[in-house]
Amino acid sequence: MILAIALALPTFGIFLLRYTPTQAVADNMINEQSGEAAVPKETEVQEGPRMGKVYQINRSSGEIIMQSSVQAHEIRMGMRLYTRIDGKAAVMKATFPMQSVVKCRIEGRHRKYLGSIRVGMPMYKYVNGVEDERKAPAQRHRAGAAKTVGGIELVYIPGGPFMMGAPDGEGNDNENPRHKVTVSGFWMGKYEVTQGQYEAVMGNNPSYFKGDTRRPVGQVTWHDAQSFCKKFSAKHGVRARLPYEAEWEFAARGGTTTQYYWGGSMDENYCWYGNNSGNTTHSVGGKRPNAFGLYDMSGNVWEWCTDWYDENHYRNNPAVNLRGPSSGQYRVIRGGSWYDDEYSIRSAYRGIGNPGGRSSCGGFRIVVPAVGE
Ligand SMILES: [Ca+2]
Repeated sequence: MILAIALALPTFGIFLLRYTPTQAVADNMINEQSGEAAVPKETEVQEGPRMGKVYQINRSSGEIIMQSSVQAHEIRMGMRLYTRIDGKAAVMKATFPMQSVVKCRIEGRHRKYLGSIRVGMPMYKYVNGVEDERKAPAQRHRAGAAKTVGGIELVYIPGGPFMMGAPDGEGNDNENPRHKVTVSGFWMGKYEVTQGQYEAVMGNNPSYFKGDTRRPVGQVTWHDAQSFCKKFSAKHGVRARLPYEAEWEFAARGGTTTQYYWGGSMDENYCWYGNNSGNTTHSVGGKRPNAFGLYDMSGNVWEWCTDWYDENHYRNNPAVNLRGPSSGQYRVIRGGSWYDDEYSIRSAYRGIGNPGGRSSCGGFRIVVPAVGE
């Protein structure tokens, strides 16, 4: 049984579904808003790091020689590489890696691209969305390391095991059981993406609350957030994406097991929420950070996660680099907002977002994987 109600917000669109054990979903309202079928999923395939360029092509055998621009030991037999043909990845496997050239064989269903491959085209390591990134080793940095990419400050989150979800007696059923999950290290936005940062990449500012470009961007759909990540990545040579839910909670907790990252009860020094926000968003970083140096993980705006939402996902899941289900109707949102009560801004609280919905409560922050740096 789906246990949620739609929450109409001060702006157009249904964005949040608040989890409550007493009401049924207003399905008709949600479906009307979603428009999901037309949305492509190509944004889940991420650009891999550049490995070299096409040096020679043997069209009869399907073999391509790549001139390698990386250390020989980074390319192994069987590694998948690709070059782009009309925006699509023509995937091949390394069959004979040497010092500076690598012999590759194009994969069966990609042979149709062979005639379009030209000498000099750049070749990349194939990182097929979440799966390959999850298996690949992440570069490690010291905890607290920081860097700035394209004007966005990133903090290194070292990864490790943690207890995800709420203990018995705290939170909703969808937060139970609390269970051990291990996440790999990654870089995360120190702040929510601001209106200034969003506009610099996307050329528009859809936010309801304006007045300061350091306010978090709002009124962004999950797809808008994906587009931002893609354009930002292309512009700045990284593979930015939204956090996975497990990464988000690991980062928010910062080693804590309490309801909030500052302790077991409300402390208004740490968050903008329904009781102290004055019914508006605030410039990012105005409250105290958590142990990782992240600001506004609780409150200000909800933050889109990559994952599809499944209320039972914690009951049967892999313990390492937990990802959401492969399909679904809603996306996970985390952290609560300027509008929400103290219950919804807990570290374990799992919000449910219509991926096509917009809300003045809804923004995001980015993650940059430490894989393939
Ligand atoms: Ca937030």
